[in-house]
Amino acid sequence: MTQDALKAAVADAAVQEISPWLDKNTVLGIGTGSTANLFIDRLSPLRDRFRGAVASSDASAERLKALGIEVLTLNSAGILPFYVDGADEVNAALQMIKGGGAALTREKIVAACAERFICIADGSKQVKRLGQFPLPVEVIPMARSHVGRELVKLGAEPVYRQGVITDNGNQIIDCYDFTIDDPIEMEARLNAIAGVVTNGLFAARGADVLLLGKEDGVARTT
Ligand code: ABF
Repeated sequence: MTQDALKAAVADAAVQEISPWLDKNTVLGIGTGSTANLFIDRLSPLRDRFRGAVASSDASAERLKALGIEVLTLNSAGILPFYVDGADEVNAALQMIKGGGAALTREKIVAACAERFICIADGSKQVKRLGQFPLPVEVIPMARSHVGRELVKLGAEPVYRQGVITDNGNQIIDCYDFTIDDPIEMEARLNAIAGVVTNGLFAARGADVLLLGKEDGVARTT
């Protein structure tokens, strides 16, 4: 099976996962990226069964609207029953690295408002230890050099992602060659650097359900 077919399989599985819980008041949290896009596409036929969605990026909001799904602000939606999103890496504890698409801050905010985070990913995203994928850190532009120096002290090789401005008007530094022994501790340490808006470790609040696409089917882990 191709990677795209595996992504499509987990998008289908996520629709099955949430479908029994949809009603006219349901507002869904929707992530960003190619796997999330496949999920959005599959939500379209169900659009009359739920109220709408909160999106973690402008790109996802546009895709939802184009399919006739109402997009609400997070402040008007309150607590969301589900947040469905992809990941760049996920470990056995359902902790993740996210933010390859630069939407990490809004993803973390929407995830924080969700009762259940459903991670949808093809099997290539599963890792024993987080950190092979360069960890994104969103920074206030004037703090970029300062944050870079602090990241070096923590053992990372920071690389400024040139030409990328986040939906929040900030910049991204990617941490290469980063040894992450304790994802929860490292998430907190990175957040404590002045000028860091968010980092792509989703460890303190990981996923509640992982739907992982493999050759022999979709594996569901909680
Ligand atoms: C979002 O999309 C991000 O957090 C992550 O970087 C990316 C995964 O992309 P894809 O689904 O295209 O592999 O979930």
